Amino acid sequence: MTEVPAITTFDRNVSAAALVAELDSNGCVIVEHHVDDVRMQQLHSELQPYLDTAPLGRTEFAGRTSRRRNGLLTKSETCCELAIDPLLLAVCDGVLGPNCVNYRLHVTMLVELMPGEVRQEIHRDGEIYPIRHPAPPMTLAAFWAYTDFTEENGATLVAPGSHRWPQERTPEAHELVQAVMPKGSLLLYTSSVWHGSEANHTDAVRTGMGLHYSLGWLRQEENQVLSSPPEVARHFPEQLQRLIGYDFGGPYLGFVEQGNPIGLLRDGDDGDFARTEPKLNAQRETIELLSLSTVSDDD
Ligand SMILES: O=C(O)CCC(=O)C(=O)O
Repeated sequence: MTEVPAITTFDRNVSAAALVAELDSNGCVIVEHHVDDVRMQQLHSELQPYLDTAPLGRTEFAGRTSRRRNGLLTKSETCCELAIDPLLLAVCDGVLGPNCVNYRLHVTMLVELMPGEVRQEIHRDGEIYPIRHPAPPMTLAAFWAYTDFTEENGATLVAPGSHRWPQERTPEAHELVQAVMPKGSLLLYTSSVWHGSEANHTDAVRTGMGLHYSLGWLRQEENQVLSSPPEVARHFPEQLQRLIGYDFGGPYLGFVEQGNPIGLLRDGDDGDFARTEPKLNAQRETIELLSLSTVSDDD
Protein backbone atom coordinates (compact mmCIF):
# COMPACT_ATOMS: atom_id res chain seq x y z
CA MET A 1 0.00 0.00 0.00
CA THR A 2 1.41 3.46 -0.84
CA GLU A 3 1.69 5.80 2.10
CA VAL A 4 -0.35 9.02 1.98
CA PRO A 5 2.03 11.96 2.53
CA ALA A 6 1.27 14.02 5.64
CA ILE A 7 2.81 16.73 7.81
CA THR A 8 2.95 15.63 11.44
CA THR A 9 1.52 18.22 13.83
CA PHE A 10 2.61 18.62 17.45
CA ASP A 11 1.33 20.92 20.18
CA ARG A 12 3.49 23.61 21.79
CA ASN A 13 4.76 21.25 24.50
CA VAL A 14 6.70 19.18 22.01
CA SER A 15 10.42 18.66 22.72
CA ALA A 16 13.16 19.86 20.39
CA ALA A 17 14.36 16.26 20.12
CA ALA A 18 10.98 15.11 18.78
CA LEU A 19 11.01 17.90 16.18
CA VAL A 20 14.57 17.12 15.11
CA ALA A 21 13.67 13.44 14.71
CA GLU A 22 10.57 14.32 12.66
CA LEU A 23 12.56 16.71 10.43
CA ASP A 24 15.10 13.97 9.86
CA SER A 25 12.50 11.41 8.82
CA ASN A 26 9.90 13.61 7.07
CA GLY A 27 11.71 16.90 6.26
CA CYS A 28 8.85 19.01 7.67
CA VAL A 29 6.71 19.39 10.80
CA ILE A 30 4.12 21.75 12.34
CA VAL A 31 4.04 23.08 15.93
CA GLU A 32 0.51 24.32 16.58
CA HIS A 33 -0.16 27.47 18.65
CA HIS A 34 3.51 27.95 19.48
CA VAL A 35 2.80 31.61 20.24
CA ASP A 36 -0.37 32.92 21.88
CA ASP A 37 -2.80 35.51 20.51
CA VAL A 38 -1.46 38.34 22.70
CA ARG A 39 2.05 37.92 21.27
CA MET A 40 0.69 37.62 17.72
CA GLN A 41 -1.35 40.81 18.25
CA GLN A 42 1.83 42.58 19.36
CA LEU A 43 3.65 41.30 16.25
CA HIS A 44 0.83 42.54 14.04
CA SER A 45 0.79 46.00 15.58
CA GLU A 46 4.55 46.34 14.96
CA LEU A 47 4.72 44.89 11.43
CA GLN A 48 1.36 45.53 9.78
CA PRO A 49 2.06 49.20 8.92
CA TYR A 50 5.11 48.09 6.90
CA LEU A 51 3.12 45.40 5.12
CA ASP A 52 0.26 47.76 4.33
CA THR A 53 2.65 50.05 2.45
CA ALA A 54 4.67 47.29 0.72
CA PRO A 55 4.64 47.17 -3.10
CA LEU A 56 3.19 44.24 -5.02
CA GLY A 57 5.68 41.54 -6.06
CA ARG A 58 7.58 42.23 -9.28
CA THR A 59 8.19 38.61 -10.31
CA GLU A 60 6.02 35.50 -10.62
CA PHE A 61 8.05 33.95 -7.79
CA ALA A 62 7.50 36.87 -5.40
CA GLY A 63 3.83 36.87 -6.44
CA ARG A 64 2.30 39.66 -8.48
CA THR A 65 -0.71 39.69 -6.15
CA SER A 66 1.43 39.40 -3.02
CA ARG A 67 3.19 41.88 -0.76
CA ARG A 68 6.49 41.16 0.98
CA ARG A 69 8.66 42.82 3.60
CA ASN A 70 12.15 41.91 4.80
CA GLY A 71 14.54 43.39 7.37
CA LEU A 72 12.00 42.49 10.05
CA LEU A 73 14.42 42.76 12.97
CA THR A 74 14.62 46.52 12.47
CA LYS A 75 10.83 46.76 12.38
CA SER A 76 9.65 44.62 15.29
CA GLU A 77 10.94 43.87 18.77
CA THR A 78 8.61 40.87 18.97
CA CYS A 79 10.16 39.50 15.80
CA CYS A 80 13.63 39.90 17.40
CA GLU A 81 12.37 37.81 20.34
CA LEU A 82 10.85 35.13 18.09
CA ALA A 83 14.10 34.86 16.08
CA ILE A 84 15.84 33.60 19.24
CA ASP A 85 12.94 31.45 20.46
CA PRO A 86 14.55 28.75 22.65
CA LEU A 87 12.66 25.82 21.09
CA LEU A 88 13.53 26.99 17.60
CA LEU A 89 17.22 27.43 18.40
CA ALA A 90 17.31 24.00 20.06
CA VAL A 91 15.91 22.56 16.81
CA CYS A 92 18.58 24.48 14.83
CA ASP A 93 21.20 22.94 17.16
CA GLY A 94 19.95 19.48 16.22
CA VAL A 95 19.37 20.06 12.49
CA LEU A 96 22.15 22.48 11.47
CA GLY A 97 24.54 21.95 14.39
CA PRO A 98 26.13 18.74 13.06
CA ASN A 99 27.42 20.57 9.96
CA CYS A 100 28.67 23.88 11.34
CA VAL A 101 30.15 25.39 14.48
CA ASN A 102 27.38 27.98 14.48
CA TYR A 103 24.38 28.82 12.35
CA ARG A 104 23.00 32.12 11.22
CA LEU A 105 19.69 33.85 10.73
CA HIS A 106 19.34 33.43 6.97
CA VAL A 107 16.34 35.55 6.00
CA THR A 108 13.44 37.39 7.61
CA MET A 109 10.32 37.86 5.49
CA LEU A 110 6.62 38.54 5.57
CA VAL A 111 4.69 37.00 2.68
CA GLU A 112 1.16 38.28 2.29
CA LEU A 113 -0.90 36.50 -0.37
CA MET A 114 -3.72 38.79 -1.39
CA PRO A 115 -7.10 37.56 -2.66
CA GLY A 116 -6.70 36.03 -6.10
CA GLU A 117 -2.97 35.19 -5.78
CA VAL A 118 -2.05 32.08 -7.78
CA ARG A 119 0.08 29.10 -6.80
CA GLN A 120 3.80 29.84 -6.47
CA GLU A 121 6.41 27.84 -8.34
CA ILE A 122 7.21 24.79 -6.21
CA HIS A 123 10.89 24.98 -5.21
CA ARG A 124 13.60 23.88 -2.80
CA ASP A 125 15.17 26.63 -0.66
CA GLY A 126 18.58 24.98 -1.10
CA GLU A 127 18.43 25.76 -4.85
CA ILE A 128 20.17 29.08 -4.11
CA TYR A 129 23.39 27.11 -3.56
CA PRO A 130 25.03 25.09 -6.38
CA ILE A 131 24.76 21.80 -4.52
CA ARG A 132 22.93 18.65 -5.65
CA HIS A 133 19.99 17.36 -3.65
CA PRO A 134 19.49 15.52 -1.50
CA ALA A 135 22.06 17.28 0.65
CA PRO A 136 22.46 17.65 4.41
CA PRO A 137 20.22 20.44 5.73
CA MET A 138 21.77 23.74 4.65
CA THR A 139 18.83 25.81 5.89
CA LEU A 140 15.99 25.34 8.34
CA ALA A 141 12.88 27.32 7.46
CA ALA A 142 10.64 28.45 10.31
CA PHE A 143 7.49 29.73 8.65
CA TRP A 144 5.15 31.31 11.19
CA ALA A 145 1.40 31.52 10.61
CA TYR A 146 0.93 35.30 10.99
CA THR A 147 -2.70 34.69 9.98
CA ASP A 148 -4.59 31.38 9.98
CA PHE A 149 -3.38 29.11 7.17
CA THR A 150 -6.31 27.32 5.49
CA GLU A 151 -6.74 25.17 2.39
CA GLU A 152 -8.68 28.00 0.75
CA ASN A 153 -6.41 30.96 1.60
CA GLY A 154 -3.13 29.48 0.32
CA ALA A 155 -1.57 27.49 3.17
CA THR A 156 1.94 26.47 2.06
CA LEU A 157 2.20 23.31 -0.04
CA VAL A 158 4.90 20.90 1.11
CA ALA A 159 6.12 17.53 -0.20
CA PRO A 160 6.83 15.54 2.98
CA GLY A 161 9.82 13.23 2.62
CA SER A 162 11.17 15.08 -0.44
CA HIS A 163 14.35 16.03 1.47
CA ARG A 164 15.58 12.54 0.55
CA TRP A 165 14.63 12.66 -3.14
CA PRO A 166 17.29 12.81 -5.86
CA GLN A 167 17.97 16.09 -7.63
CA GLU A 168 15.80 15.29 -10.65
CA ARG A 169 12.64 14.10 -8.87
CA THR A 170 9.90 16.73 -8.63
CA PRO A 171 6.65 16.30 -6.70
CA GLU A 172 3.46 15.05 -8.34
CA ALA A 173 0.18 16.71 -7.35
CA HIS A 174 -0.76 13.93 -4.91
CA GLU A 175 2.60 14.29 -3.12
CA LEU A 176 1.92 17.90 -2.04
CA VAL A 177 0.17 18.55 1.29
CA GLN A 178 -0.97 21.91 2.64
CA ALA A 179 0.34 23.18 5.98
CA VAL A 180 -3.06 24.03 7.43
CA MET A 181 -2.50 25.63 10.86
CA PRO A 182 -3.95 28.32 13.12
CA LYS A 183 -2.35 31.73 13.64
CA GLY A 184 0.69 31.55 15.95
CA SER A 185 1.72 28.09 14.67
CA LEU A 186 5.01 27.22 13.07
CA LEU A 187 5.85 25.17 9.97
CA LEU A 188 9.44 23.87 9.89
CA TYR A 189 11.14 22.36 6.82
CA THR A 190 14.69 21.81 5.61
CA SER A 191 16.46 23.00 2.45
CA SER A 192 15.86 19.96 0.23
CA VAL A 193 12.07 19.94 0.79
CA TRP A 194 9.91 20.92 -2.19
CA HIS A 195 7.32 23.55 -1.23
CA GLY A 196 5.59 26.80 -2.30
CA SER A 197 2.55 28.88 -1.52
CA GLU A 198 -0.88 27.69 -2.76
CA ALA A 199 -3.40 30.00 -4.48
CA ASN A 200 -5.55 32.26 -2.31
CA HIS A 201 -9.21 31.61 -3.21
CA THR A 202 -10.64 33.73 -0.37
CA ASP A 203 -11.35 37.45 -0.05
CA ALA A 204 -8.91 37.87 2.86
CA VAL A 205 -5.10 37.88 3.00
CA ARG A 206 -2.93 34.93 4.07
CA THR A 207 0.32 36.04 5.68
CA GLY A 208 3.33 33.98 6.71
CA MET A 209 6.45 35.19 8.49
CA GLY A 210 9.64 33.38 7.54
CA LEU A 211 12.58 33.37 9.98
CA HIS A 212 14.98 30.96 8.35
CA TYR A 213 18.40 29.77 9.56
CA SER A 214 21.46 28.55 7.64
CA LEU A 215 24.84 26.92 8.20
CA GLY A 216 27.33 29.52 9.50
CA TRP A 217 29.76 29.02 6.61
CA LEU A 218 27.19 29.73 3.89
CA ARG A 219 26.29 33.17 2.63
CA GLN A 220 22.97 34.26 4.14
CA GLU A 221 20.07 34.87 1.75
CA GLU A 222 19.36 38.28 3.27
CA ASN A 223 22.33 40.53 3.93
CA GLN A 224 21.70 40.73 7.65
CA VAL A 225 24.55 43.02 8.65
CA LEU A 226 23.56 45.62 6.03
CA SER A 227 19.90 45.25 7.02
CA SER A 228 20.87 45.71 10.69
CA PRO A 229 24.05 47.83 10.65
CA PRO A 230 26.11 48.27 13.85
CA GLU A 231 24.22 51.33 15.10
CA VAL A 232 20.97 49.32 14.96
CA ALA A 233 22.31 45.91 15.98
CA ARG A 234 24.04 47.24 19.11
CA HIS A 235 20.56 47.47 20.71
CA PHE A 236 19.74 43.78 20.00
CA PRO A 237 20.25 40.97 22.55
CA GLU A 238 23.77 39.55 22.17
CA GLN A 239 22.44 36.16 21.05
CA LEU A 240 20.67 37.86 18.16
CA GLN A 241 23.70 39.99 17.31
CA ARG A 242 25.79 36.86 16.94
CA LEU A 243 23.04 35.03 15.07
CA ILE A 244 22.76 37.65 12.35
CA GLY A 245 26.50 37.73 11.68
CA TYR A 246 28.29 39.79 14.31
CA ASP A 247 30.33 36.70 15.11
CA PHE A 248 32.69 34.27 13.40
CA GLY A 249 30.99 31.83 11.06
CA GLY A 250 33.66 29.28 12.02
CA PRO A 251 37.41 29.53 12.67
CA TYR A 252 38.79 32.54 10.74
CA LEU A 253 35.48 33.12 8.94
CA GLY A 254 34.21 36.68 8.88
CA PHE A 255 36.80 38.57 10.91
CA VAL A 256 37.10 42.36 11.03
CA GLU A 257 40.62 43.76 11.52
CA GLN A 258 41.80 40.40 12.90
CA GLY A 259 38.96 40.29 15.41
CA ASN A 260 35.48 39.02 16.09
CA PRO A 261 32.91 41.43 14.59
CA ILE A 262 30.97 41.41 17.88
CA GLY A 263 33.61 43.91 18.99
CA LEU A 264 32.07 46.48 16.61
CA LEU A 265 28.99 46.56 18.83
CA ARG A 266 30.81 47.16 22.09
CA ASP A 267 32.52 50.30 23.30
CA GLY A 268 36.21 49.78 24.03
CA ASP A 269 35.81 46.01 23.90
CA ASP A 270 38.79 43.73 23.65
CA GLY A 271 36.89 40.65 24.93
CA ASP A 272 37.05 37.86 22.38
CA PHE A 273 38.76 40.08 19.84
CA ALA A 274 41.09 37.63 18.15
CA ARG A 275 41.06 36.24 14.63
CA THR A 276 39.86 32.89 15.83
CA GLU A 277 39.05 31.29 19.15
CA PRO A 278 40.27 27.97 20.62
CA LYS A 279 36.64 27.00 21.29
CA LEU A 280 35.76 27.36 17.61
CA ASN A 281 38.78 25.35 16.54
CA ALA A 282 37.81 22.55 18.91
CA GLN A 283 34.20 22.55 17.66
CA ARG A 284 35.42 22.53 14.09
CA GLU A 285 37.34 19.31 14.79
CA THR A 286 34.09 17.55 15.72
CA ILE A 287 32.34 18.27 12.42
CA GLU A 288 32.25 15.57 9.81
CA LEU A 289 33.72 16.75 6.49
CA LEU A 290 31.22 17.08 3.67
CA SER A 291 32.33 15.76 0.32
CA LEU A 292 31.38 17.80 -2.74
CA SER A 293 33.71 15.91 -5.06
CA THR A 294 32.31 15.12 -8.54
CA VAL A 295 35.20 12.79 -9.36
CA SER A 296 34.09 9.19 -9.04
CA ASP A 297 36.33 6.31 -8.05
CA ASP A 298 36.36 5.11 -11.70
CA ASP A 299 37.87 8.34 -13.08
O1 LIG B 1 4.32 31.81 1.26
C1 LIG B 1 4.54 30.60 1.32
O2 LIG B 1 3.68 29.79 1.68
C2 LIG B 1 5.89 30.07 0.93
C3 LIG B 1 6.79 31.14 0.37
C4 LIG B 1 8.11 30.61 -0.09
O3 LIG B 1 8.43 29.45 0.01
C5 LIG B 1 9.07 31.54 -0.69
O4 LIG B 1 8.68 32.64 -1.10
O5 LIG B 1 10.26 31.16 -0.81
